[in-house]
Amino acid sequence: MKKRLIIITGAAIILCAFILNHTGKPWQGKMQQLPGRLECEYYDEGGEGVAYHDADSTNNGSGKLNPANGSFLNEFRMKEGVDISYAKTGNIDNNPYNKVPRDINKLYVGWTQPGEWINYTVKVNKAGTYPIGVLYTANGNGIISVDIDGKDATGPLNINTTHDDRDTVAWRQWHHWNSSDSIGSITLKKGVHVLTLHIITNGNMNLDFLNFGKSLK
Ligand SMILES: [Ca+2]
Ligand SMILES: [Ca+2]
Repeated sequence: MKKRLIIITGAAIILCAFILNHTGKPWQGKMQQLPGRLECEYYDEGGEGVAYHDADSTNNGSGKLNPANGSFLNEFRMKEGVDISYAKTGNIDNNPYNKVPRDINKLYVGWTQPGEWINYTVKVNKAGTYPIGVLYTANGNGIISVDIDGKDATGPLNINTTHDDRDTVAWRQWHHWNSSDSIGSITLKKGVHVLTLHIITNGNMNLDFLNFGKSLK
């Protein structure tokens, strides 16, 4: 009986150690480095419930809005639930209602909905408290937040709407790009950590990247 108890206790300790030390699997083994830019589309591998939670299992961008045609941009992670598209020419993402200049052919996470989350296993090279910037569109005010290793590290971060009544093309309300150098701040410890991006309120956001630290602009 005593032996069994020792085995069970031992197993519990190993399990706890595993959970406490658990980090995810960076996309293609390329761990993103902070401070710096966190590209939203390079989230961890592992699928629904492990690397992310998405409202539907379809990728509404890659392979759908952007039909499978053998190209990297159209087929980027198209079998995964996180919804991904890329900035396009033709007065789509390079429209006159942008608040900041927009690079074309850059991937972003879109079709965001409250309750969705995405994990990134990152390497922090220098500990510190950093401002969080973002390149985004938002058809209505929204809120996101960031966890580090499963604990809220930012509180609610407000994303200001980029809706513009002057634009009469309805679908383009999702394509007015803006950026902020500081929607909040975060304290990061050196080492490997799992960062979780949460969509708190309002879907309708397209998130290209988060920037941790001083903007490179
Ligand atoms: Ca989806
Ligand atoms: Ca989604």
